[in-house]
Amino acid sequence: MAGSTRYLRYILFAFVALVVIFFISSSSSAVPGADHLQSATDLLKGQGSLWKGTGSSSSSSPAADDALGDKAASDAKPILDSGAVNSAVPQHTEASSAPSQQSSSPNPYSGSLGGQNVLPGKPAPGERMNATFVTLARNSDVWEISRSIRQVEDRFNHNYNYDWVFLNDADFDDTFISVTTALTSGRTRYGKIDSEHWGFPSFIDQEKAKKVREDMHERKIIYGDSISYRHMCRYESGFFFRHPLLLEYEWYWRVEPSIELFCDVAYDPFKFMADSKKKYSFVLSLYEYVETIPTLWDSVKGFMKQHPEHIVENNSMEFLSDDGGNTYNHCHFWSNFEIGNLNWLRSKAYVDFFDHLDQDGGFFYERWGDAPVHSIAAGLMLDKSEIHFFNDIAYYHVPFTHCPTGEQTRLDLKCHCNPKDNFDWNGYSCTKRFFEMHKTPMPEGYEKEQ
Ligand SMILES: Nc1nc2c(ncn2[C@@H]2O[C@H](COP(=O)(O)OP(=O)(O)O)[C@@H](O)[C@H]2O)c(=O)[nH]1
Ligand SMILES: *[C@@H]1O[C@H](CO)[C@@H](O)[C@H](O)[C@H]1NC(C)=O
Ligand SMILES: *[C@@H]1O[C@H](CO)[C@@H](O)[C@H](O)[C@H]1NC(C)=O
Ligand SMILES: [Mg+2]
Repeated sequence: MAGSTRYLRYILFAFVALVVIFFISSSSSAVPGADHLQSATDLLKGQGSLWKGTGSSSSSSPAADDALGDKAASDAKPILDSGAVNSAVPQHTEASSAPSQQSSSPNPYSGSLGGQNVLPGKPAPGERMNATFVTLARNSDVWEISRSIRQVEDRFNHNYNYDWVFLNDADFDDTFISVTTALTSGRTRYGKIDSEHWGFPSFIDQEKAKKVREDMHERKIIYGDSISYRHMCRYESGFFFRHPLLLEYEWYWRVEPSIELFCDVAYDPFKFMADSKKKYSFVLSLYEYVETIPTLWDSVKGFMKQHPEHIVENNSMEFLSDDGGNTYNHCHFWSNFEIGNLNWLRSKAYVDFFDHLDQDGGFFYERWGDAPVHSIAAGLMLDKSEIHFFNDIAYYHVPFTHCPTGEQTRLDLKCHCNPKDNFDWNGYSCTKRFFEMHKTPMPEGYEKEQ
């Protein structure tokens, strides 16, 4: 008898052990954070290679979708409210349906997650501008854009509740929509990009473009072999402001994944832009990587000759050229941050400019970025008084930081950037030239911080 009991005990033990082993092995592929680790590794890889000249985004998806037409304008809040269960945020769903007396959390917001989207904070008094945030992103960017959104909301938008438009060349997935909707205090809107605006125009010689990519790959030019990066640059240069969702707004603030805002934004920059008659703004400026734009300035000169009516008298040529416009000095405003006027981008002048550049083919035969394209357009077709440098918006996008010059400014705005990281007065920045062109003194404290 005792023997068979022991026998039974062994069987039971083996069974339990098997169950445990099975459980561990089946759940190891779904360890929480595994995706995150994966993307953190990618991010690190990307950062490490950024200035060594290897493209970190080499995915080449030439206009994957043939689906024409814009199935945009799906406001995500109704989607969530209508009870569509979202696997990405089960906690929220549970939290909102759990009886509140069962909550043991001292956090007053813990019981109201699902329905409450407004971050603590009073809405700022005063009017709102006809403005939106705009982000171009892939579904895989969700966690990186979440970090950006959280900082923009904490530092500014939780008091202003401006809308946020997300654009993508593919359909946004449920995770992207539910996570970004939960993080924002304003209305979120999700648009798909028309395949006509994200692909090769018919006049581009595919063979020639391919050879360029292969050559740039050999020469290790950052993003040099990427097709999707070129579509992105062309889209940001010529089309985002014409997306049906953006037609509804006059002002935009561009936000990219993985950026940081280090200081409070204590006023409404959109209203500032409108009140002081600004059309374009920047926080960081630098010299473009010459290999990506060898013939851009030739194309610009062709445009100036063909459309002298679009070049304004009081322009910023001095910022762009050291020899009165003969050659480009490669200075540009870094366009991953922009607050600007959409009606200016939709103007005949800007669209003629984009069309001229596009016809010359440099988005594909070279690797023209949207930053020099926007910058040269602003420099030649806006009055120089219409371009604004936001010293007080502290910003990071790998690998550069703009930390406001002036200690009092940083204290007043509760900044958490290290002033030593400020790039503005570094030799590779063009911001000093901007001040010289305007013949205005550098911000107070500048001597101490260069
Ligand atoms: N939908 C979509 N967005 C993209 C793609 N490539 C880049 N982006 C977005 O375009 C912006 C610039 O891309 P990023 O990788 O940050 O380029 P970098 O800042 O020049 O290194 C970011 O907002 C990206 O999320 C793409 O293939 N599809
Ligand atoms: C916002 O601006 C757009 C573009 O100028 C315009 O079409 C729209 O009517 C404006 N909306 C409001 C509420 O003023
Ligand atoms: C030219 O731009 C400057 C800003 O640097 C501004 O002060 C000036 O009024 C502008 N001049 C004209 C003629 O518009
Ligand atoms: Mg970026």
